Amino acid sequence: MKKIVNTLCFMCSVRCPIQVVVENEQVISIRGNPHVPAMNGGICPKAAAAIASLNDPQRVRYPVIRDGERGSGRWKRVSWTEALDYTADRCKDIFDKHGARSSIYCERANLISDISKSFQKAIGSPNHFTHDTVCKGAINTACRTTIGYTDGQINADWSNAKHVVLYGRNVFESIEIKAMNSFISALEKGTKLTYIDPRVTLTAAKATDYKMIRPGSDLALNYALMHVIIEENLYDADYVKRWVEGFEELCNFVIPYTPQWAEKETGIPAGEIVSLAREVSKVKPAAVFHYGYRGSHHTKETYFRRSILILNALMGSIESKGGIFIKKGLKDAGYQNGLKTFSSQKFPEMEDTRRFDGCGQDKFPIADPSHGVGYMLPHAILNEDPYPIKALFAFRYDPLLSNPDYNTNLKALKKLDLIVASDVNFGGTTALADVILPESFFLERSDPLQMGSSLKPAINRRIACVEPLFDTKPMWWIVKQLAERLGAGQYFPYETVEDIWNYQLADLDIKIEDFDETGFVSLSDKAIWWDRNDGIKFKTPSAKIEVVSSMMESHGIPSLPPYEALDSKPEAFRLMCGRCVAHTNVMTQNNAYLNNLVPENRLWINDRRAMALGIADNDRILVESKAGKGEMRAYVTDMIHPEAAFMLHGFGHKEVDSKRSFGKGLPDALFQERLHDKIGGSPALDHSWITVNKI
Ligand SMILES: Nc1nc2c(c(=O)[nH]1)N[C@H]1C(S)=C(S)[C@@H](COP(=O)(O)OP(=O)(O)OC[C@H]3O[C@@H](n4cnc5c(=O)[nH]c(N)nc54)[C@H](O)[C@@H]3O)O[C@H]1N2
Ligand SMILES: Nc1nc2c(c(=O)[nH]1)N[C@H]1C(S)=C(S)[C@@H](COP(=O)(O)OP(=O)(O)OC[C@H]3O[C@@H](n4cnc5c(=O)[nH]c(N)nc54)[C@H](O)[C@@H]3O)O[C@H]1N2
Ligand code: SF4
Ligand SMILES: [Mo]
Repeated sequence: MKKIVNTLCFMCSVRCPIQVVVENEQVISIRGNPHVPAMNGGICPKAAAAIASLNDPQRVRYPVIRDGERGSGRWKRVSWTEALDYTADRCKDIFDKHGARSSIYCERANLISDISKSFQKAIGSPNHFTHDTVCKGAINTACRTTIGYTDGQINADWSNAKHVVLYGRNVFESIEIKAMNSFISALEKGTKLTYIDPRVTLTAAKATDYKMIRPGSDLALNYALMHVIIEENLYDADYVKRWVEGFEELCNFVIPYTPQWAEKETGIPAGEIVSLAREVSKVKPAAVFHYGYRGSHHTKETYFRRSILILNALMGSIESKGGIFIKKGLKDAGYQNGLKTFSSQKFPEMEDTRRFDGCGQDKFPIADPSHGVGYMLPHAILNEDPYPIKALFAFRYDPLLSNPDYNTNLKALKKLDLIVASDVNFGGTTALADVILPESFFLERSDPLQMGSSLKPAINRRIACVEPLFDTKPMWWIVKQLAERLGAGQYFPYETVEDIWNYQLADLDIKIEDFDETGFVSLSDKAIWWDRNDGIKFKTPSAKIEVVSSMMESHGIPSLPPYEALDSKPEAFRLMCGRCVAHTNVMTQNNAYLNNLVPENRLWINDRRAMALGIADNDRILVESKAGKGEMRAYVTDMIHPEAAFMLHGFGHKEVDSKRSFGKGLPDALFQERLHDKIGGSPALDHSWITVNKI
C-alpha cells in the first residue's frame, strides 16, 4: 500500500517541510512539501540520505547500559523499564547528595524543547541549555540589545532584496532550502550579492562581488562602511530619525574609521569599501546586510553582529520589503491566544536558582537564559563552580564535539557520575554515556506542533511516516517516563502525541484534522508587514533600534568601544571552521551515503604558504595549537587567505560503534582553544591560531 505523508525534516535543525512517499511500510522517497511554494519540491543531499540513516544497523537500536570503560563500546542491552529505572535510581542517589541542581540538560533546540525545559523545572534544576548558545549566542545577544528581538525572530526577505551582503554566510552550502530557493530566484532577476569570506566558497563563486577579507576583521570593514554612509549622507534620514536611538553618538564614533584605516586591517582596498557603501545605499531599503550564523566567531563577536544590524538600520531596511523582517505569530495574524505551553505551568520553587553558567546572572548578565551558555559546561564540571555538577542529560546534543577544546571537554565528561544520552546515532558524547535512551528517527515519530512564525505565519506538524524499525521511543515519551520516576509526572499531562497536540491547540479554534491535507495550518494568506513609518514594534526599552543599547549600558557594557586591532602571527594560521553541503554538524558523518560523498576533512591552506613550508596537496601534516595536536591531510589551494586555515566541522569521530566515520579526519574542536565572546558567551570558534608542519 502506498501513502504520502507531509511532515518535517530533521536531518538538520532547519526542519524543512517535506513529503515522504511510503510503500508497504517502507520509505521510498523524500521531496520538498509541494504545498509550500518556497520548497519548490526540493530537498538537500542530507534529507535524501535520511533513508540510509533510517535503515542503518549502526544506529542506536535499543536501550543500553554501559558495560565497560567509558567509550569502550561495550554495552548491555536492556528493556525500556530497566533503562528508565536505572536512570531514575542513579539520579535519585545523586540528587539526594547534591540536589537536582547538580544536573544539566542540554539539547539541540527542537519541537520538544518546551517539554524538556519543563522537565528541568519540574525536577528542580535551573540548568538547561540549547545548541543555540554555541551556534549563534553572540548574534542573539546583538539582536536583543539592538532591536529587542532574538535572531530567531527575524529573517531576511530574500526574494525581494536588491542587494545582499553576506559575511561568511555560505548560503549555497550551509543550506536552508526555502531561503536558498527564494534567493536563487532573486539573483536570477538581478539582485546583487556581495560575499565576504577569507575563503572562496560556493556562495563566493555565485556572488556579483567577492571580497577575500583578512580573517576576523569584518568589524573594521563595517565601521568603515558606516563612516562612508554617514559622511556621504547615504543613509535613510527619515527612518533613522524615527527609529534609531544613538545616531549622534554613532556619527562621532565612526569618524576615525576611514576606508583607508580599514584597508590596513582588512586587506580590502579603500576604494572598494567606498563603492560597496554607495552600491548598497542605492537600493535602500531593499538591502540586506545579513547578520549570519557562524562565520567569524571571535571574542568581540557581539560587536560585529551589532554592527551588521546598525548597517541595516542606516539603510532603513529593518521591517522593509526586501530588507530584514520581524517574524509574525498568531497574535499578529488576529488570533487572541498562542499555542499552549507546558513550561508556563506553575512549578515548585527552586532551592537554588543560580545557573551553572551564570547566564542572565553574574557571569553573562545579558546573555539569553532561554539558550544558556553551553560554553561554560566543562568549566562548571571541572571547577565545581558554582557547585558540583554530577549528571548530564545530553539529548540530541553532543558537548564533546560541539564545544571548543576537545581534550578539556573529554576530561570534564569523564568526571561526571552520570551521563544519560538520547540519540539516534552513537555520537561523541553518546559513546561515553552510562545509559542510552534511543530516540526514534524523525521519520518514525510524531512530535509536538511547531509554531512557524514568519511574514505568513503557520503551524507545522511532524507526523510519523513509518512505525519504529527498532526498539526506540519519541523524546516526549522518554521525558515523561523519567519525570514520573522522579516524582514529577503531573507536569506532563499526556499519554499520546494526540494529547499533546490537543493541549497545544486548547486555546485556538484549530483542529488536528486541519493539518491532514498539507502538514500545516496557514494563519495568514498575506505577508504581514508593520507600517515602517509608525508601526514597527521594536522590543527595546526605547521601542527603537538602539545603537546605544540601554541593556548593555545598564550592565556597564559599552555599546561602542574603540576598535582593537587584531593580533598577527606570521608563522601561524588563524583556524576557521564550517560546513559542507553533504553533512550536518557532527551527526551525519557515519551515514552510508554521505560518508561516501565526503568521508574526511582536510586542512585548507594557502598555496604560497604551503610551498614555503614544503607542503604539497594531500600531504600528511602535523597541526598544533595551544589546545591540542593531530595529524591529517592538507588541501593546498589559492582559494584561501594566506593568514587563514580552514577545516570542516564534524569529523574525527572515535565512537567504535560508528564504523564508517571512525578515525576519519580530525575534530576542529581539538585545536580550538577555550575562547569566547565576552558578552554573549558563545565560543570564539574561529579565533585560535594553529601551526602546520609537514610530517
Ligand atoms: N549542509 C549544511 N547546511 C547547514 C548546516 C550543516 O551542518 N550542513 N548547519 C546549519 C547550521 S546549524 C548553521 S549554524 C548554518 C551555518 O551557516 P554558515 O554560517 O553559512 O556556515 P559555515 O559553513 O559554518 O560557514 C562559515 C563561513 O565563515 C567563514 N569565515 C570564517 N571566519 C571568517 C571571518 O573572519 N570573516 C568572514 N567574513 N567569514 C569567515 C568560513 O570560511 C566559512 O566559509 O548552516 C545550517 N545549514
Ligand atoms: N567545534 C565546533 N563546535 C561547534 C560548531 C563548529 O563549527 N565547530 N558549530 C556549532 C553549531 S553552528 C551548532 S548548530 C552546534 C550543533 O551542535 P549539536 O546539536 O551537538 O550537533 P548536531 O550534529 O546537530 O547533533 C547532535 C547530536 O544529535 C543527534 N541527533 C540527530 N537527530 C536526532 C534525533 O532525531 N533525536 C535524537 N535524540 N538525537 C538526534 C546526532 O546524532 C548528534 O549526536 O554545534 C556548534 N558547535
Ligand atoms: S536543509 Fe536539508 S537536512 Fe536541513 S531540514 Fe532542510 S531538507 Fe532537511
Ligand atoms: Mo548552527
